[in-house]
Amino acid sequence: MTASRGDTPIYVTQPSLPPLEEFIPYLQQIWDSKWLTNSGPFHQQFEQALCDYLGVKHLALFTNGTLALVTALQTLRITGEVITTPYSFVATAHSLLWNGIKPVFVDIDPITLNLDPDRIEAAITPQTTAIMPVHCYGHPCDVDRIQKIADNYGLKVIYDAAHAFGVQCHDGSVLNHGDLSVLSFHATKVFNTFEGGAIVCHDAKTKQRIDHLKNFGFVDEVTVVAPGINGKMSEINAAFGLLQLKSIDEALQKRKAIDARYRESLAGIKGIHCLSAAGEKVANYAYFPILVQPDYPLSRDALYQKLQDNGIYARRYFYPLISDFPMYRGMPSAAHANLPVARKVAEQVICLPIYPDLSGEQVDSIVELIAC
Ligand code: T4K
Repeated sequence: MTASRGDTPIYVTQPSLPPLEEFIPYLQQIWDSKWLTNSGPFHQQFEQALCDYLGVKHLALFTNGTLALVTALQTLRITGEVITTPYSFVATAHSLLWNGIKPVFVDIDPITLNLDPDRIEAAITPQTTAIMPVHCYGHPCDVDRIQKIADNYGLKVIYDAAHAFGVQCHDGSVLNHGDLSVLSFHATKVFNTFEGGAIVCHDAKTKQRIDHLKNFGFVDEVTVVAPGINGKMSEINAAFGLLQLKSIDEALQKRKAIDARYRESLAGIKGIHCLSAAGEKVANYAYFPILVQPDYPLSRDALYQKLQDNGIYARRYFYPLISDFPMYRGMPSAAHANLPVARKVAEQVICLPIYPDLSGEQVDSIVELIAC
């Protein structure tokens, strides 16, 4: 049986796009004004619209999430060592290396797959200046415990919130926790602007520093206050974001239905474990990770291959662990014995396809492949 329709592959994710004709008036406006980038009208509108939608005070748009992470570290002048998770996309740790900062990997919690707060304190040294956790798959970290540890040791907290668009925790948007949160609007994300990202911050002064840093450090025509970078989102991306925002709630509802269908139909399959549901108010259904456990008849990689042979391009997010890549593996914190939970999960995980246009029948046929 082939789960994909005809020869059309089913990817782990696929952006849902608005009808092309709806984008034309935005393009027309850009063409008419000839204002293409550098904090143009769409850029400004989009920043405000995102603040309103996400329930945050200040937000600075970026050309992608990685440059936003690099700039977030610069914003707070982070140096020395930063505690982070090995179970993430490689950009999380790369943003530290780009700033000459040493990542210190700490193991993850086996239930949430986020940085384990119980293990953070043991990794703090006199060089530690910050914690960079990831809301992995959009599941909120234990933000209160992490903040408490940070307060006790005088550390900053920068959340890699690349997966956490629209996610709520017990007291509102999860993006309001920590000193800064960084979003990604890459094509593969719940909410996309083709490429894009943002830093969320809490006060106007910090927002101003971020705006300077993403524009080469310019304050005015002749004044440069920091060795900034070019991280500005263009007008085309910002316009597309404004349009996408109109349908985001519908897209999230469709994801929710897919998540529920997977959970229900995978429930009886021995050896397949679904990550706990994040809860009604919290989730954005960004990913659908399963763990392929030893009592499943196939190995994780054999199931991954079987899916691929049937046109289902699932992904092993996040395998290999970041700490296994050559630029990290020699670090003491990358030692296997330090990261047993992350290592086990990385060996078992497969993220199944989830995106708004995935049909119920397609979900059923993916599950059927997994079931036999
Ligand atoms: N922090 C975290 C925790 C992250 O997950 C990421 C990015 C970042 C930071 C950095 O943010 P950005 O700088 O990217 O804004 C993808 C994405 O490229 C990456 O954004 C994402 N995380 C990561 C988890 O996934 P790949 O190498 O797996 O992408 P790729 O090209 O293989 O795409 C996956 C599937 O999506 C394809 O098989 C087909 C489908 N696809 C992809 C693209 C690009 C489409 O249907 N349309 C498309 O345009 O990294």
